[in-house]
Amino acid sequence: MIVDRSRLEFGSAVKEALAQGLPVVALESTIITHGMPHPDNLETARRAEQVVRDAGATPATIAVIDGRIKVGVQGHELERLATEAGTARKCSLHDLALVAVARQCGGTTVAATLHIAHAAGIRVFATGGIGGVHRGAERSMDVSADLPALARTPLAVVCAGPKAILDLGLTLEWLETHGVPVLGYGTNTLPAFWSRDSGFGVDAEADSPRAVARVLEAQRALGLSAAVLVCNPVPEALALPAKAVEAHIAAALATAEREGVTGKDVTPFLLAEVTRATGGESLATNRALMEANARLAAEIACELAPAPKAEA
Ligand code: PSU
Ligand code: MN
Repeated sequence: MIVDRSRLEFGSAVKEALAQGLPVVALESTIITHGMPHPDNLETARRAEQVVRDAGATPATIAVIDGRIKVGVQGHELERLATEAGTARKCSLHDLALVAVARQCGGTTVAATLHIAHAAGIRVFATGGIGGVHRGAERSMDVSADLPALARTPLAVVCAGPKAILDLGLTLEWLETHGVPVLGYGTNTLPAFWSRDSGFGVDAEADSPRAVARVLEAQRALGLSAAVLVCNPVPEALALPAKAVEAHIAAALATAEREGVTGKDVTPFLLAEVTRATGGESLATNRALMEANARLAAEIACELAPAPKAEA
């Protein structure tokens, strides 16, 4: 992949950190524009950035602002994304060039963020939950662009599991086919975003940031181009019981079907329906897991980065 780097605009802290070989964590922005209501979206985005800094890494929130691809939003850009969420475009890979040409604002999905982060030389990325194979995909063919992006982009991607609205079994099959190792962080079962256990297994358990870093290094040394998917169960205190969540998801899917929701609107619609059905409880869970994932991603980045260059 050759990317014309003049198309990327680096935030000053990110530029500095990358130049010095210091740890950097990429953060996505669809969670800001389409994943949460205001002001939770802004608070969560700010908190994720702060948690990364507190753990000793530099956050790079990736987004498109007036058509410019930002690697590390700064100044008022985060506020703009959070408050202009209604007009900002959900920006997956098929939107990226279009948003750039139309000089629009966009929140980048896992797929688009992975592409840009890799081009920028970033090796670790944190998100809430990845997209995957939707339930009923054998008819709709709705498979998130996040999956093929994971298959070809060699970053460590920290999430709380694929979003529970998906078909988790098919999502795991897809990841296996395309060579993406799935690690459970401190667990041998796959977490399911709002809940800690989906009942499905993972490929291996990792119990420290160092252990994850070792897998990423081995993946690279062996010439494997896929990401390493690190699934970090949501903190216990804010986890929702899987059974209750499942009932809300079933109702949300039925509503989506009835209202004819399709394409890129499906994921934001289902997330909003679950938030409504839980009276905001799932939003608190989403915030907590995003924060935990940002922290773990920073810890992994610190294990990977070479020590800063000594002064000459
Ligand atoms: N996780 C959240 N909220 C979100 C998303 C993830 O808590 O909005 C976004 C991510 O950016 C993910 C995208 O990449 O949803 C997947 O959308 P789709 O299924 O349309 O590819
Ligand atoms: Mn889709």
